[in-house]
Amino acid sequence: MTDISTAKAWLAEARHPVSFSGAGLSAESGIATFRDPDGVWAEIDPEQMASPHGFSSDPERVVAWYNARRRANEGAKPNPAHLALSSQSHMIHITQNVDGLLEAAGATNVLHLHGTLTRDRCHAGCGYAVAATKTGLYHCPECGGAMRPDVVWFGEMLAGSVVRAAETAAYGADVMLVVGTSAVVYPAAGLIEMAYRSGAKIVVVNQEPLDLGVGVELIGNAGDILPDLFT
Ligand code: BJW
Repeated sequence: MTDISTAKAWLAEARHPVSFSGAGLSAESGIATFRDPDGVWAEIDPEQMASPHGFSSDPERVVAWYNARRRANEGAKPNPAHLALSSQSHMIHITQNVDGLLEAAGATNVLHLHGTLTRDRCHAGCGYAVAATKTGLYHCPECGGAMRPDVVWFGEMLAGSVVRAAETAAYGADVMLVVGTSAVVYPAAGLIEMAYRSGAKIVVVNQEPLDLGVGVELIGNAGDILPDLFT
């Protein structure tokens, strides 16, 4: 189904709406996605840059790459899609994004499944974390471990408390609005099926079809479609 009026009616009636977003939400803010042809993984092997193995092999390179991404994102501002989501004060936002633009748009109920670029943490797992310094590789003042961005890499567990909160939101959702994600990375993508199986209506807004076979799918730019969904 591609009927925007159906999606609008579902969202208008929703008492427990949840958004589930990915990199496409921030694309119109100038932040690269991962798997689009001009995305982050087009030139970089995720196994080298976004895995514990990659970090152990060459920590300076990984830290330099993340700092370059941080600098590239520095001027990014929330776009109309972030603003539309944040205008929904009763919506819980589950996001895979690490950029903080939902909060910059004013959203408060945000669950970051894959962490945040704004912080570094100790890779040795002592729990020490600090605002990102962007100064190159440095070591934990508590235990001497190497400091790394506070994001979730492939093969790493997501934070248990965040996953539990996201699962509770997905189980309790009456509508889940899926925005700008290829929905291929697990366990995050499993939240869509979890919501659907527990009775939520699914609305997808994405540049490419996800063909989930459930709910309404609206193909196009999130920045064009989302403001329309809430008017
Ligand atoms: C627009 C648009 C516009 C563009 N408007 N739309 C079960 C099955 C298979 C595999 C696994 C599984 N369970 C676990 C795995 C392994 C792995 C995984 O899922 N791999 C798959 C890729 C095959 N998962 C993990 O390793 C996870 N950990 C885990 O499972 O732990 C348990 C465990 C441990 C050990 C062994 C086994 C299990 C961790 C995943 C961490 C993901 N990390 C990253 C990097 C974060 C840090 C960083 O930023 O560098 O997270 S990878 C990257 O992908 C990032 C994203 O959050 C994530 C999802 O990408 P997203 O957001 O969907 O972006 P894209 O680019 O893919 O899609 C953008 C979409 O937007 C496109 O569709 C466009 O069309 C669209 N779009 N412009 C609207 N303007």
